[in-house]
Amino acid sequence: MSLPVLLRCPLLPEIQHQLETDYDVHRIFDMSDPKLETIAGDIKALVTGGHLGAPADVIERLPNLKMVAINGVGYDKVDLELAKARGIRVSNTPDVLTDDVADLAIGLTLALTRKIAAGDQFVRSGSWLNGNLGLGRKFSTLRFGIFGLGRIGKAIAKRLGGFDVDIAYCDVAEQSNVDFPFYQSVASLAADVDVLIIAAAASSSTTRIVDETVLSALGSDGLLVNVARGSIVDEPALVQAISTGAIAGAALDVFAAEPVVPTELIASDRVVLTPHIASGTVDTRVAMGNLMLTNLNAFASGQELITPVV
Ligand code: 8YV
Repeated sequence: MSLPVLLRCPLLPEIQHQLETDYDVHRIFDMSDPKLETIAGDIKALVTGGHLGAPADVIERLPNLKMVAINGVGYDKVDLELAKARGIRVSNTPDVLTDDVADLAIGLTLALTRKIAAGDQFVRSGSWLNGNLGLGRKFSTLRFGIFGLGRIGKAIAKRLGGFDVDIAYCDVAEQSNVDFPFYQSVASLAADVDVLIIAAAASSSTTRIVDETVLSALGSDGLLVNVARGSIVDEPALVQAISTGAIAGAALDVFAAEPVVPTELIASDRVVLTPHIASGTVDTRVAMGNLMLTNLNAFASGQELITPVV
């Protein structure tokens, strides 16, 4: 009999088909679905998204769970302590989505500084017939700060290199093989740059670290870009900073309580918004799905996980 797997989120049809061919898949996206109670005791593996993870309340409802295969790189929504305590293995999908996330960070920054999204609205709404769109900011003279110089942060820096801009970074420690100036605190980095790009992993030490102090340091000409996790930003402080002009604008792919986005951000013409699509290309979702499946197959056949988290 094939391994009983709980699938928590939609996958690409071909990945889901492969999963359903190889495993006994129970597709339950809504954890309050009463069907969950009838199969909970059978479930050995959980397939979930980076944005959903496996919080304590989900793990606790699955007494025989032994594996969490995340179709995503982020594991901030998985209760790792509980997983470790219960001997549950966890895998994620690093590397395969790095390029896409970095591309979106650049795209969002260009959309914000060069008013691409606002310009699109301007043309569609007919406003162009009555005047011109205001001017944007020159991208290639901006100073960039990257918070989190891991795989994704480095890929963003590599792309920024093509624009010949100044780059600095903040991370838990200075990296020996990196020439960019290092800042120990996000606030001190924010104070010295025009654009602060968040590419850090979400964890208890980065929760709401981009707060009122950091936003004030970024200043009234400063721009915030977030392709990491909404939890890293103090969202009410960001709303306030946008509303009062304490920062000039923001480009955001992630939010504190997705898919709910604060109405003040939606209403602001100084904000560019995308619905958590940084890894959302067909090629990358295929690669993520295949890596997730490879990890699940490794678990099912008693082999080492390919990209283990725990
Ligand atoms: C996806 C993500 O939205 O990888 C992550 O951590 O948040 C995103 O790539 C998600 O995991 C897709 O399931």
